[in-house]
Amino acid sequence: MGVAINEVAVRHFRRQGWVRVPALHSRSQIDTLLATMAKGFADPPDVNETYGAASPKTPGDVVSNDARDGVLLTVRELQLYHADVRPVCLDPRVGAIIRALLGADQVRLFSEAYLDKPPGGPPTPWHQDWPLQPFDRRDTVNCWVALDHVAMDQGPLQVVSGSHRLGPLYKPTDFSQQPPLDTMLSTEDRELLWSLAGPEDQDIDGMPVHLAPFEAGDAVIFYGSAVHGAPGNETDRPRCAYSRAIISSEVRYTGMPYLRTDSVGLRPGQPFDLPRYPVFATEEAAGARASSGESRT
Ligand SMILES: O=C(O)CCC(=O)C(=O)O
Repeated sequence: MGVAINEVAVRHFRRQGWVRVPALHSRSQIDTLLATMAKGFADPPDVNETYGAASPKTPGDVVSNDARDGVLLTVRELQLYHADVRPVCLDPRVGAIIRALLGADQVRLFSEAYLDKPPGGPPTPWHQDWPLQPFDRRDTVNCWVALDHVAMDQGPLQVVSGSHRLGPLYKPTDFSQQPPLDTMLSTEDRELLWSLAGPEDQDIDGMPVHLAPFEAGDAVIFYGSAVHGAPGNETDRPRCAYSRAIISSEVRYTGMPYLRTDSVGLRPGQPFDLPRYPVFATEEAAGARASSGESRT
């Protein structure tokens, strides 16, 4: 299958900082992700084994304290432990889409999170992922995929249009202590956001926001620098999603303290050229490997 993204979608992504991709993953891929997520929650990998021990000086971050706040229950990096999910995580079609969006020759999987916003789970506060991450440039995305139908009252992921143009606003180390986004945006910031808004964007907190329900397999792909969050889950059904950070292979490690990279063996200035950050194969390479009998990734 060819690249499932066109020029209009690429332009939308670069202008508004996000793009919706319906049916990014098939039903059988979703089933594999859900089965892996269930295994991950039943037997969660030890964090120190997954990443090595973080430096004692490294601050916490929202993605490590989410369970405590009841915002999200999370298991991470399951492709390191469950080989059968790798072909889904590294689907060449996903790689082709991200390469086109970023204008990159090659992209790598940086991290994975399997997210359960439980019934009654509070809103995910507005935040950017990028200020937490030790990346020397902005060529990174979050690819958030619904693993089930996500209704409007169940906390669908929402993204502030144009917010990737604002630069890093705040390092989100703890959702419970996060200042409201209102206090971080100037009048000029809001003018910029509205100048980039699309006709479908809703006015939420005075900002143009993309907020819409998802079917299982639908994705929203956004720059790591885009402000995003989610309303609370007001239903009695868990809201399950799969979120991947994917980076251009050009991105270099800055050495900034970060729980997930302190001990993986990178030196500042190096690309993320380690087996734990696999490159997405092109569809041609994956097809050639499959026909020569190797496993398809
Ligand atoms: O699923 C959510 O509510 C938030 C997810 C998120 O912030 C992320 O994937 O970076």
